[in-house]
Amino acid sequence: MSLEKYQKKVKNFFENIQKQKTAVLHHRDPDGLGSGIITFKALEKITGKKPDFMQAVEYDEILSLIPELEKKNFKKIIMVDLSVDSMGEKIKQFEKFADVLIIDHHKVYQNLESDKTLFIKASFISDIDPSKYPASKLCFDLFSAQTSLEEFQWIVCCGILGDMGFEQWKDFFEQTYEKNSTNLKELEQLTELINAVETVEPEKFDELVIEFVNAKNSDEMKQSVFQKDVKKLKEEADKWLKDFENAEFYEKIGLYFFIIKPKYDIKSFVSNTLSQKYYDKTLVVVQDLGKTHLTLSARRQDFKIKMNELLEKATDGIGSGGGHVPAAGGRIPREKLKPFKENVLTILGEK
Ligand SMILES: [Mn+2]
Repeated sequence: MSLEKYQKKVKNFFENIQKQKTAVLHHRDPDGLGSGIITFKALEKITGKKPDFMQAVEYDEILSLIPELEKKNFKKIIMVDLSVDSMGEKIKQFEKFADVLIIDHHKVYQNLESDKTLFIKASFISDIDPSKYPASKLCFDLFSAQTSLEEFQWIVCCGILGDMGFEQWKDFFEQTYEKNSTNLKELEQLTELINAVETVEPEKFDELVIEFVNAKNSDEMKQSVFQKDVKKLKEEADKWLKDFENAEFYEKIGLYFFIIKPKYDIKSFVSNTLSQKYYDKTLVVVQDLGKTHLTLSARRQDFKIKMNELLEKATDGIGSGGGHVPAAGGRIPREKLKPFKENVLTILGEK
């Protein structure tokens, strides 16, 4: 189905939305922030009304919002950059009391389309690998049929950079430099700012979102109260990037297996940074934050091995994992590290 058809479906979804309580849930990372804000701005420009509730979430927080949103009579729920179709049947509790719009670019786990739910994945609209069609750009393309969102392209670019989609959207970036008087360096620094808050002070992420919503342009964000977090993120990340020389390397299968014990949740930042240099190697980063579970990040930018399938299989029966072909995540109980590693080696053919 084409982009135009989904643009029409979105238009139908927006009809009468100004009379209904509306919530926007978005992922807590740069692409989640970008797609959340583009949704906010589109609602405001198209319907004249801001969402009544907006929140950055991780997957384990989504279902717990259901009772409150139902009780407070929310009738429209919009979820962006969240592969909620990987969460099982419970996610359908939303459509018992509200119309649901899901816009996402992760792998399709289950088609949630129904009378009440409009379900849009990047792969329904484009042949581009969905990991490189970030939710920020997808929201921008879907909503732009109803209003001009050009003044917010710089925010879309942060989402694209966060998901490492720059190569795919170079022309869009060129346009953005002109239209929003910005440049690549500035946009990269903003993306780093978002990564920093996500990592150092995740509980304040919604405050950062408000700063972005209120900013008239990219330049204003340089005054963000969160700039101090960038330094903290970089110090911690640099420490672990140096420690990469201690990662285990399996030459035959081109695997780096790297265990980190950082102060903050820096695994995505570290694995993204490493994967720019080691783009044709498999990188598995295991992060130990001293909790009951270890968190996982897998990267491989040449698409030769599917990281989502690698983590799905390697955590099967012991934890959870999934995501994109070049970038996936997951978690396992700490006592399952050994079987997890064995699984990775077996799947990749070392054993
Ligand atoms: Mn994304």
